[in-house]
Amino acid sequence: EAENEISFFFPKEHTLAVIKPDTPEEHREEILKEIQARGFTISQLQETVLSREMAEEFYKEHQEKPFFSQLVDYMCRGPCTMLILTKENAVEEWRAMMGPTDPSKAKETAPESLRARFAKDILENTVHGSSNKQHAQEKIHFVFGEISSESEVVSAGEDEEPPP
Ligand code: IDP
Repeated sequence: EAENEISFFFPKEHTLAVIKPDTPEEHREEILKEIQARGFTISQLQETVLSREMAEEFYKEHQEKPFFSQLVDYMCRGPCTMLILTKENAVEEWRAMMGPTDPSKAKETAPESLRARFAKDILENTVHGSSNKQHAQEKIHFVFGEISSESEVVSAGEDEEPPP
């Protein structure tokens, strides 16, 4: 089948996407619709209220930043919608859909992006997306535990330690 040949050359990739707390329900629904309209498969969807500890672990790369405690406050303020998105080139495509971190920049350079349309400010910027495949895999393991055993999942899969 032609389609199988194509997916051999462009293997599916997973990314972790998060709709952050305090996103109004109508924005959340629009984001979910748009994700599907862009051809992503929503492989998992889970509403999670992060504990402080979990939020600190989730954003541990930023623990030295001046905004770290505000970021942690924000992330555990209410339920997060945690998603595994699956598509060829998912990591990069979801980052493009989100737009730049700062919505004022997003409005200039990527007015169609989710952050340009929905983010309040550089902190409360509505969505998260893994920045590379390694991070995607780590955060997926962290949030969901080990994802399905399908062999086409993120290429770093084989040597990865199982989740705790
Ligand atoms: P990203 O989410 O676009 O990858 P990162 O630099 O990884 O951006 O930052 C993680 C999150 O930390 C951002 O999404 C945003 O919520 C918050 N953040 C980043 N930079 C700032 C800042 O300068 N002030 C306040 N919050 C920030």
